[in-house]
Amino acid sequence: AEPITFARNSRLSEYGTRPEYDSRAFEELLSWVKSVAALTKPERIHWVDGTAEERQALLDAMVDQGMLIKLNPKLRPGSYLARSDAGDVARLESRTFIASEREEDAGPTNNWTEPSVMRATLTELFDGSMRGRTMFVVPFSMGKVGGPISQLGVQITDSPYAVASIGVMTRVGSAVTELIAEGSPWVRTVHSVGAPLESGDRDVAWPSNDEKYIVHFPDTLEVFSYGSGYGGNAILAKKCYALRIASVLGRDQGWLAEHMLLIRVVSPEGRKYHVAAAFPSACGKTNLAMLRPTIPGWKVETLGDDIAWIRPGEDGRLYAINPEAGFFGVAPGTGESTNVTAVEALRENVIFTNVALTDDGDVWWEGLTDDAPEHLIDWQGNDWTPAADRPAAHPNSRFTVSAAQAPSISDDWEEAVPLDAILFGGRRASNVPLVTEAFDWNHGVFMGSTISSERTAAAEGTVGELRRDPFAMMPFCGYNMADYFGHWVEMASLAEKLPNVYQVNWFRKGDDGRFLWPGFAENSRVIEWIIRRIEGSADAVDTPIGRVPAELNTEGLDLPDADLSALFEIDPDGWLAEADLTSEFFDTFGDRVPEELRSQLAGLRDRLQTA
Ligand code: GTP
Ligand code: SPV
Ligand code: MN
Repeated sequence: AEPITFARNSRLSEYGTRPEYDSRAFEELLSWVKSVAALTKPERIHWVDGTAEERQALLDAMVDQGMLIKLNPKLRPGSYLARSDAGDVARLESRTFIASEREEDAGPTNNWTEPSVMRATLTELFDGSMRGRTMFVVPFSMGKVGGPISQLGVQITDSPYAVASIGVMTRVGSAVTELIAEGSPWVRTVHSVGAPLESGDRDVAWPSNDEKYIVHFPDTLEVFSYGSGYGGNAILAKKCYALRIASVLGRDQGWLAEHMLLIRVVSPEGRKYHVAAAFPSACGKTNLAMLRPTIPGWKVETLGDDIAWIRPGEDGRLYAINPEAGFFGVAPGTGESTNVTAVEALRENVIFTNVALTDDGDVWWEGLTDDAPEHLIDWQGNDWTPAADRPAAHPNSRFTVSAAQAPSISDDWEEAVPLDAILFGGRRASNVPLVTEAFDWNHGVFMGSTISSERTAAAEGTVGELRRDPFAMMPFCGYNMADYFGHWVEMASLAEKLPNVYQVNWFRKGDDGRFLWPGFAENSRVIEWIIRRIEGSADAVDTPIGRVPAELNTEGLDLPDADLSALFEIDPDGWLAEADLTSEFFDTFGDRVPEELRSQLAGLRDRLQTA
């Protein structure tokens, strides 16, 4: 039989002509593309120009090939469902490598392999890996094209799903190629699903390979990803570039690449404040980014939901942008009662991955509505009813949607904003209060460095297990994390006016196992206290671990007094035990943890012992 290869006989072949530029910089791009093609041996090369017509032809071709299911256009216009391979549903931290020249530069929290050894491994894997497939060349910009904080890259990939996703998550196309041809710097990223098609092979809906590698070369600014089609492993602009590689650029150039949402808070008086918050994967960034406050007069505008790049500005303040152009958000738990903004953003033009399909051609996931439909096709393509003892949608099922579609998006969301507050958080069933203010910058950096959180389905591992996730960057820091802590300490000398720092925890539980805090839109009450602190109009009480609210606005909230006090309970013994674990954690870096953080730890212990 004729092999079914991607986009043969499809309208996609009308697009994808190689651009022509007469410059040395473009020749460099061209020769890199040719060298990757010589290694991976694709059947054809498609240069992505980023037009709407090209995108539609790509999506149509994927539907023709069974890689996407077109949803009912009456219910969910312009939207598609992808079902991944059952073994390719999340990030793989165990298969993620930082191949720096020196092992100590990767640090103890990253997997390291000597670059030349890793290159040899990759060369073997990529040799012929795109056989029978289309190799796409995708030029992209993180941040608006030509923006002052923006950075460029090119992803080569044999995954049309990755191309369609990159088209939402970044700014893709000819305008970027032009900047590259003019000599702007760019980062090289190469991705293959590792599933060559030999003549006669039928393609599968989600090609992938059991062997997986997500590799970063921070010294040469390159990324190679093999074997996985899943978001964080395949949309290389996102975690691989905008966090791991960019964190290294930030270290060297005096800025920060962070796993943070970014919002503008408008007070009832009309004053504007900007807040960035780092929570680990699947711990509430998208939800807080789209917050619709329950308290009168307050408004939140969305700027970003996953990544922030932060730089000192000329006025001595720290400025942040969201380098992405879309949201790759967790579906389960997203509903009218939790995140109505997201529900509204998802009405059209969405790529869903691993959610359930309804009988009328729409999507469903746990938490979208209180009751599940009578019948569904689950994320693996099997019949499902509410009686089933497995979820209909994968716990890490996701939506990919352009940022502009969120009704809460700021009019000027592509511009840099001055930061007023930085939040660190995680899922902590015990010990950590609802909100704590840091005494000063170094105390705030210490807070960030000590964040632990219960594991979620966003990466492999046991869900619920408590693990360290400093700054929510454990999986994403492209260099030695102790040096990264030091870089955060040093940021104070690069800025004249620093944001206030807070630790928050929406996930504290009572003895009966239920969440003590209603969370979601009610988190606006915590934001209100933070903003009033910045304005100097709210009081705080000093505790050994930081400052807690003298009073929190709970008006109209059905929150028992016992729950409120449990949310702020500080158990000195529990915290001394935390301090011991922090000490052990710091020791894993040898003597590399900055002195400022060691003395913060000593100060915390002193305060707890005299409490
Ligand atoms: P990544 O995209 O993986 O980086 O995650 P994220 O931090 O953006 O996570 P997201 O906002 O999508 O939240 C993930 C899960 O946390 C969802 O199932 C939410 O329902 C749940 N969640 C978010 N905010 C709250 C909250 O305030 N309280 C509680 N109990 N759950 C929350
Ligand atoms: C995360 O896991 O933190 C995500 C999803 O935001 S992914 O892009 O897959 O990393
Ligand atoms: Mn994330």
